[in-house]
Amino acid sequence: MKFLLSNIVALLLVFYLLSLASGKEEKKKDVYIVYMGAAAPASSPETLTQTHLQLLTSVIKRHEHPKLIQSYKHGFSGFAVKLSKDEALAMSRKKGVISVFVDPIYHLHTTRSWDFLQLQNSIETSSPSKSIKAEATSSSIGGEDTIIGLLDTGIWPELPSFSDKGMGPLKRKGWKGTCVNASDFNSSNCNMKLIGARAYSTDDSSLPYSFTDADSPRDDDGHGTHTASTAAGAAVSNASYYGVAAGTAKGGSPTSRIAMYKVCGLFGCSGSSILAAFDDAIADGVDVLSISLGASSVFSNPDFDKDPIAIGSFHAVEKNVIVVCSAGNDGPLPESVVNAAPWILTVAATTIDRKFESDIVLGRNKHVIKGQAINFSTLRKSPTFSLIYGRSAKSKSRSSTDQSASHCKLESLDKKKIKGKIIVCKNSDDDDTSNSIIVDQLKGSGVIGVILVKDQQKSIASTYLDFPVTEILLQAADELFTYINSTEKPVTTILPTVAVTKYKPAPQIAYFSSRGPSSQTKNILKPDIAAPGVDILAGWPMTLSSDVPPGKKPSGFNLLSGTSMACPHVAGVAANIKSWNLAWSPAAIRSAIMTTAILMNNNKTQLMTDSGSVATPYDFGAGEVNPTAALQPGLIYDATPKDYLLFLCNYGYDKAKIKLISASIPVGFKCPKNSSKDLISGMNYPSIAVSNLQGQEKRTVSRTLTNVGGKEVITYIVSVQSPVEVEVKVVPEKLQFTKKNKKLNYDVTFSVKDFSKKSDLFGWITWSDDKHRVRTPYVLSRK
Ligand SMILES: *[C@@H]1O[C@H](CO)[C@@H](O)[C@H](O)[C@H]1NC(C)=O
Ligand SMILES: *[C@@H]1O[C@H](CO)[C@@H](O)[C@H](O)[C@H]1NC(C)=O
Ligand SMILES: *[C@@H]1O[C@H](CO)[C@@H](O)[C@H](O)[C@H]1NC(C)=O
Ligand SMILES: *[C@@H]1O[C@H](CO)[C@@H](O)[C@H](O)[C@H]1NC(C)=O
Ligand SMILES: *[C@@H]1O[C@H](CO)[C@@H](O)[C@H](O)[C@H]1NC(C)=O
Ligand SMILES: *[C@@H]1O[C@H](CO)[C@@H](O)[C@H](O)[C@H]1NC(C)=O
Ligand SMILES: CC(=O)N[C@H]1CO[C@H](CO)[C@@H](O)[C@@H]1O
Repeated sequence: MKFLLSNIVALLLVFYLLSLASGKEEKKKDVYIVYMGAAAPASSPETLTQTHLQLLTSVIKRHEHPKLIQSYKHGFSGFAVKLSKDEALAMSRKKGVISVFVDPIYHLHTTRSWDFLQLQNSIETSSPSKSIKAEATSSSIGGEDTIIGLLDTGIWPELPSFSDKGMGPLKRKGWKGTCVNASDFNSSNCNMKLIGARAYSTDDSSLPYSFTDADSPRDDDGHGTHTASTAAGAAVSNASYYGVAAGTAKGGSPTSRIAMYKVCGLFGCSGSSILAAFDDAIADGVDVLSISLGASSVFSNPDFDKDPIAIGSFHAVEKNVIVVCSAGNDGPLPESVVNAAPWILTVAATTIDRKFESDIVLGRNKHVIKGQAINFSTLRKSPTFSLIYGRSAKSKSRSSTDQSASHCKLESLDKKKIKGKIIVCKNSDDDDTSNSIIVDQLKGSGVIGVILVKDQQKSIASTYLDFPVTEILLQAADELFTYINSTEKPVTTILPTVAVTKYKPAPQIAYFSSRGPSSQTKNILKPDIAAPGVDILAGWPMTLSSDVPPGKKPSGFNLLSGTSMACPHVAGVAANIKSWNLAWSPAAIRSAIMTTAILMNNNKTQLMTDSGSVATPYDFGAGEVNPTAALQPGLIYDATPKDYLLFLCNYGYDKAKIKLISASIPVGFKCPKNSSKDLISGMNYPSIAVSNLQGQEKRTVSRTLTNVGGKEVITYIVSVQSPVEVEVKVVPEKLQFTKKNKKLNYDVTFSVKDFSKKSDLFGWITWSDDKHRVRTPYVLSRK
């Protein structure tokens, strides 16, 4: 069902884009976002909307009725409206307007929607559930008055994950959120756990369908329910994926409150809705925003003043709200990270120490080969099923080739030869037919099971709901083929799926996780941090029967993969930090999370990718989030909105534009004359990135540390880890703090002896006392 729907959606999208391309441009109106920056402090929401209407009237023809689709009037000023190209151009010249851009459609960062983007049909979610335990170590503490807002697909409020058992009313004042009255949703769906729920729809009748059919906060997709329960779900015992991976599921901050802002519908998440949600969330008073969606780096990576997430989060951060976003699922391509503004905490995805194995057993001596997948079929456990390689079952048809037959393309196979057998298929990763399509075709052809041979290790265990399938690696396939060659009548079986825990090595960087550097500027290292995002078990609407294995009842849980799943893990940690340190800025919380991150896997070696290569900070930022250590960072790299203004100066924006963007621009603020991209490296960020570095050139950057540890008088000593090509000098090498919140500076001078082997070089600068370890990654690059 889901598959069908996605394809129809994809087709509609193609038609829509075609219709855009073909003529009628002048008359045609699109939804545009008109962004006007910070709201003047004195202006009321009503006067702002008046201003928006006046502006609109001045641009459109007299006989047309001015109609605002959205009016942003709390956190910042702007509106969404339908305009022709000419009107949009006229609008962009008006005083007070920063940018005018076509309302973009963003996508959820699950692998599912990622497949959707590639017009594929698979229900390829994935495996483990251990993370839910790992991330929750810090859970029982604090959080009671911390509110995590999510911009997502809505929520299924009846799940046990959203029970408010044991929770009292909010103690802090000033929460202005509400639970809207909508179809299948009203205030009685909210409680002390779920304290806010709003929905946004961009009503655009010119489209053949509504891009955002989000008129009720009820989740008809599942994604928002999953992320909300990952961030702040209550503990639920007996959680499992239909019996596999059983345990207690709970969110990263189970005592935090949840406010859902539904911005995504069946067709994606419109920028105009995203901005409206930011506008409300800031005014409502959330503490943390968790955003598991974004632009696709493949199609576009919009500049900061045309990216609703960058714009909305800038204003949220100015109001002391920390914004946590997924990095995207366009990995492992370099420069694929999105949501990379320096005021955002950008999250990459890793595996956890659980793996779903579905092994195969060969012949009479029952040799076992490890496979990975989840299946819900019922094959005998003894190896008695005939085994055949797709290539050996090639049909006589002229279009059949050895290659297409070994890939098990149904039209290349002799159906008589494969009937009643388990078939082995090689599937090169650049093949355009996905595994699930191959399996779907084979299902109807009389084969009783499929063994897929993959070229590349990928961390996600594919789910084949009702058919015996497993996936093995190329190396293991050698054993399999040797066996097939060795006997006339090879036999095998596919064993039931078991969840193997304490799997080593973990974490590993998931292949799909988007990679740095940022295509916008190499002088801020992105992503910032990594967190579990593969085969994550969390809450799921009871009604989505398409995700339920045949013969089972909906369980209220599902396994999903994506940076979408990693983001709410970090949002939960941020909420815990916030609840203990109410006064901390978003930058301080980010610093605590980054400088305490883990760099070693559970096999005590450095972090690797799931394909086996050594991972770098372009894959994981500062490392894997450590929920416990992040609560006691010792020192922090703080930053204020003014630092982000200077960033914008150095990035190339002029003062007039910056003044319009920022609500907190200090009187007399000026962009320094020497503003330049190189100076971005000097921002007080918890990582260091220096680009455009010539051989032999020395480059110095400064950082400021603030003592937030338990001791007032404390000495930290620096240590540096560098590759041989790099020389690093830190001055001073000792920082002696004399009181709490005392700030001290240090300078780091880098020079690179040799860029000839690698054009990006990574290292670490670590400040330690007897208790804390404050670690900062650095990257130096030639370009
Ligand atoms: C909620 O909406 C329903 C119908 O849409 C209406 O009958 C009801 O009065 C509304 N309730 C409130 C509290 O607004
Ligand atoms: C909410 O909806 C339910 C069921 O539709 C209804 O029984 C209840 O009265 C509504 N509550 C409010 C406050 O509108
Ligand atoms: C968990 O499941 C087991 C077996 O299905 C059952 O006996 C037990 O009561 C359940 N516990 C809870 C808390 O639901
Ligand atoms: C099995 O036999 C085929 C030819 O029949 C050969 O191409 C292949 O390399 C053999 N594989 C192994 C692992 O021996
Ligand atoms: C764990 O590390 C050891 C060496 O430190 C290595 O020999 C072994 O293969 C590793 N295990 C895994 C599963 O990677
Ligand atoms: C840039 O100019 C500012 C003054 O506007 C000065 O404080 C700073 O040191 C200069 N930076 C560099 C790298 O020259
Ligand atoms: C998780 C699960 O249900 N796995 C099933 C996979 O298929 C085998 C038979 O091939 C079943 O026994 C397992 O229960």
